[in-house]
Order: sequence, then C-alpha cells, then structure tokens
Amino acid sequence: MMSKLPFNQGQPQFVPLSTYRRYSEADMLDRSRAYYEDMKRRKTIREFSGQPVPREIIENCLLTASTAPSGANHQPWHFVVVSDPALKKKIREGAEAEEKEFYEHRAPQEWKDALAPLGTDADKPFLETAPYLIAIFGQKKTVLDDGSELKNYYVPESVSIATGFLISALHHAGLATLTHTPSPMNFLNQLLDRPAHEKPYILLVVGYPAEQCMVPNIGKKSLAEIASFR
Ligand code: IYR
Repeated sequence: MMSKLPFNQGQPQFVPLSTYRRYSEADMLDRSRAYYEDMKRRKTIREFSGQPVPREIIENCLLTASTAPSGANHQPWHFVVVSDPALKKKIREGAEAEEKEFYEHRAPQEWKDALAPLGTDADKPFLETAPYLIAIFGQKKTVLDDGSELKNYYVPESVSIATGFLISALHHAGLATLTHTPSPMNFLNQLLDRPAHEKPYILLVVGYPAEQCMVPNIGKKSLAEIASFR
C-alpha cells in the first residue's frame, strides 16, 4: 500500500542520493571543530531587544527545521510565528498565570533549587518585548484534505529534533532564543486556534539580545561526562 501522504509518494520510489558531500578527513576535522566553536557561543537569553527581525530570516530557519528527520517522515509539527503585539500580550498573560502557579504552589523545593542558578521567576516580560514567539506544536495525527486521519509516530522525538534544528538555524543566522516551557501550555491552543490533537511543546522566544543582556554563569558537561566510547 502506498502512503496516503502526498510528500511520501514520489515516483520512482527510490532515487540516487545526490545531495551528500564527502569531505577529506582534514576538512571534516576542521568543519567539526568550527561547528562546535560556533555552536558553543549559543546562550539561552531572557533579556530581548524589541528590534524587529525580517520575516524572511525566520522563514528560512523554519525551512531548516522542516528538513529534520521524523517518524515515517510524517513531519508531525506545526510552528505558529507570533509577532502581533496584542497576541503576544495575551500569550504573556497566559504564561505568567501558569508560571505564578508554578513558582508559588506547584514547584517542589527541589525544582526551585535547581532553577536558582538560572534566576528565573514568574515574570515573563520578554514574551512581549521579543519580536517573535514561535509556538511549536506536535501533531498526534495528520488530517488529510478528504478528512481522513493518519496516526503519527515518535511525535515528541520528531518535534524535539526539528526544534533543535530551528534553534541552531536561528543561532547561525545571528539571532538569540529562549526555549520557554510554561506548563501546562494548553492556553496556546485556544489563543492560536490550534486543534486539540496538537500539543504545544515549546514556546521559542526569538530576537536580538537586549543591549546590556546578562546571562547566567553556567557551563556544559565535559565530553567525558556526556559520552563513553566502547
Ligand atoms: N517554566 C518555568 C520554570 C522553568 C523550568 C525549567 I526545567 C527551566 O529550565 C527553566 C524554567 C519558567 O519558564 O520560568
């Protein structure tokens, strides 16, 4: 049986891999180092400038996210890019209501202790200041044009991989991000008119850092801590 998804039924079914590039080992060493050097400059920020960002840059980064691998290539994601100030204000209000609950009641002390180095609190002014909020939804199923439905697979994994691609594309383009996760996030379905089978995973805040932007003085684990070779 052929797939019901238009993007998954190319003819012929298999084509030669024409996009792969093989580099010399020396070039691979250089490239892997250079990529790491660039990626390690990325810092999550919480102080954004209000300076606008051309929409085409965001569109290109979303296209990069769209190249991510996904379960059965169903691409079970939807990105809502919010720049409208009135909508950003509503999102801020929704997020701050949840965060207030979290910081004042829901969060156990151990969790609050873990967050202390980041200096976070229930106040989220950046949700109005930053030029873009990208709400990232995962789709439990795909609804086809004729109304029929297809189950999606590995949705959290697929959405997380695409989000990683998006964050690195935005960084590469010269933008900064905050991976924000107000919880629960269902208020985003209502504010952004997304159906119930879509689950909000992340609210990505995107823009330039504020002029005197400060970031927590935190580090990353060493290679020996994160990897073992056997
Ligand atoms: N969602 C809350 C709390 C929070 C939780 C984790 I885990 C973080 O890494 C950062 C924050 C907030 O955004 O403040």
